[in-house]
Amino acid sequence: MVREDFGQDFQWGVSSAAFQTEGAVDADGKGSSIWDTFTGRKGKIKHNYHARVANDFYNRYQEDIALVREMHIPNFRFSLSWPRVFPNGIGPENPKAIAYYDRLIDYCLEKGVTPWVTLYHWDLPQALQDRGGWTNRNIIFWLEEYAASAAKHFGDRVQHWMVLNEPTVFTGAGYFFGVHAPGLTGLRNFFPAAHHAALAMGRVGRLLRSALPQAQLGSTFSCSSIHPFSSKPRDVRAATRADALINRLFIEPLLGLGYPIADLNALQGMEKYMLAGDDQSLPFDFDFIGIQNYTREVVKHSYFVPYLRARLVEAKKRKVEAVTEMGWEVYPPAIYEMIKKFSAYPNIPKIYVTENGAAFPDEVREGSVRDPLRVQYLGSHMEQVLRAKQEGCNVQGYFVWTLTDNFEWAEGYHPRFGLVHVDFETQQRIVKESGRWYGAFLSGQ
Ligand code: IFM
Repeated sequence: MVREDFGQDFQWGVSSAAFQTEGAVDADGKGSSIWDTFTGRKGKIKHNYHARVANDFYNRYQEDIALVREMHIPNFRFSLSWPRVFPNGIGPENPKAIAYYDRLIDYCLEKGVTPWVTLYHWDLPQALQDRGGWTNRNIIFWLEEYAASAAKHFGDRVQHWMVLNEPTVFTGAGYFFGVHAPGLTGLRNFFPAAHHAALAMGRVGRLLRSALPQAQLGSTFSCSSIHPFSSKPRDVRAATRADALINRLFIEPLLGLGYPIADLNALQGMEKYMLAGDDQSLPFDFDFIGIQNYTREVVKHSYFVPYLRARLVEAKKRKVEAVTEMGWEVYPPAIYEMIKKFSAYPNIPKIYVTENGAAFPDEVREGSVRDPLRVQYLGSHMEQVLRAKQEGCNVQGYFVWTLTDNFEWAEGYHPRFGLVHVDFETQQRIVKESGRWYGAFLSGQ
């Protein structure tokens, strides 16, 4: 497999996110986010880690963009911190934050790296959470105001925009299971949060299209291919329900197909939060969708899981060849299956894989990091992307998660996903073997 196999126009990149990397949580007038609050709550994050410094990307962005360049990676996807730009969520902008993102974008361009911007990668301003956050329908107006400001300031230089990162994860983990910020639980939080997130994609998509008619607009979706534990009909039905929740909940309303209620009756509860006209405002014709895949899930029927009546059978309880440090099975065909699944929707726009990667227990030895498992993981997943492309799927890009080891949410700093190792004591960076391998692949050497 060589770069040319994917074609000249195929977009190669690496992804990251503000809260996971920037640190500088109260520098230059930044407001507080729900993740600042959540990381301050005892027991919420492994080892009670916080992200007050993280990778210090706020101060070290030049060094990190230089590494992107050194690895011959043409595209860098990052997110803006909403509470940095709007310390109170809405109201006056923070000029120092605008100046910071101006510098970052300019530096990318100066280095020949194309910036791709995600508006919302989970760090909601705490001031807005105090008013209900995603459960408050006004979030759509708040997000529009923030998006309009970002478009006004950065739209002259940023051509690729993503509205939300993984709505299933931030509404599920943050508003149902309570394991991510803001730590809320139950369907009474999840349903309104999910419906408002689904509406926000279309509303902000329309706003950006009118503000930036030339830009490429998208939103990103987490997905895992779902396999039934056995061929027993009840396991097969459980897998269908899990698929409706994990893979279909946000993409289908966006494509005008409505929520997948027929395959997961519990989703009827969403209707309570739908107002007249919502059916018409959910769909939007994005220029691309970002799919983010790491593994597959094996699903079994369970009477003990309310609503879903299905449970995931953990990889460690199955006979699997390999797992990552997140406990996720290494299963490269999953990414192929997901590209095929999304490609089968009518009117699907072009697909970019906006995240794929793996955490392994890397070690620094004599100043370098050998990570053959990550090289193997990335290579085998890229082969599956190529397979889908060769079978006619309109997949036009691949972004590795992630540039540098960083703050992995509730897991803290131990799962290391980066192409670049970070010593969090000294902030020293070392390009891993996988980073050099990706660079060699991209440069054709
Ligand atoms: O680190 C996360 C990222 O923020 C969203 N997608 C999955 C990654 C790995 O868990």
